[in-house]
Amino acid sequence: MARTFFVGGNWKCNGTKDSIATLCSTWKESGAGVAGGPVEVVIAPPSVYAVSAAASLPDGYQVSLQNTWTGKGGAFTGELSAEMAKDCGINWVILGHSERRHIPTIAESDETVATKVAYALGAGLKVIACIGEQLEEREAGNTNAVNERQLAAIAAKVTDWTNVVIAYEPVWAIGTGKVATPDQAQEVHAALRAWLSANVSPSVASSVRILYGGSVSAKNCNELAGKEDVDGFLVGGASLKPEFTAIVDSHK
Ligand code: G2H
Repeated sequence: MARTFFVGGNWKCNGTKDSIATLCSTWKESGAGVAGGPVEVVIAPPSVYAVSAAASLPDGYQVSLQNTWTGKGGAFTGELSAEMAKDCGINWVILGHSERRHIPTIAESDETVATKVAYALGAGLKVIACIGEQLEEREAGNTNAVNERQLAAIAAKVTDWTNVVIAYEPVWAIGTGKVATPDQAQEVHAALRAWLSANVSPSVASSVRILYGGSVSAKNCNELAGKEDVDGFLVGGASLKPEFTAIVDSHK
């Protein structure tokens, strides 16, 4: 099944009104824009900038939050609900990013991530669900076991995968400049698709998009994009730069 190439930009906790305006103008001046095109682009600004950024981004670029709460809003100081995102015209959320799983003061568990994914989907959001192993887990030969455990937690709570995109982000490659080789990425993506086929369904396995994330740049994206099971990218540092549009174009 043909899977539409997908490029996410995760701005993390970066940016100002001025830097966002400058970046968006630079992208537009370079001719960026994907309305009706063969690639889907979703940018996740810090939440306070999400609505204003939506108006400044190139044509067809969609907007995402970087996190939402486990359930409906209420007495949860500092949180944002999936319903609030929808109310503001934001249709995507990134959930389970490794920084939310592994930064000790955040420490989201597999179960918390899965609950958030299921709630956000139920509220009508589309979800970029992140998984990935840490360096010591890879070195111990547990790469597939860790990724499958994180995916299984999500699969236990999700019945409809139409609005789910999976982002495989090896933690050792995030923001380190140490990108996974195209073969390393392909090997894990293929294993994830095989797991989905065996444990969810062959049709979900063939239709769900699996992104690679971790130090993706204009220099390394073309080779990674050429791999059969790499359906796009979740980009951090390079999504704050002019070169992001070259990564969007890597599907060509
Ligand atoms: C991984 C990625 C974006 P970077 O966190 O999700 O960041 O591209 O900076 O490694």
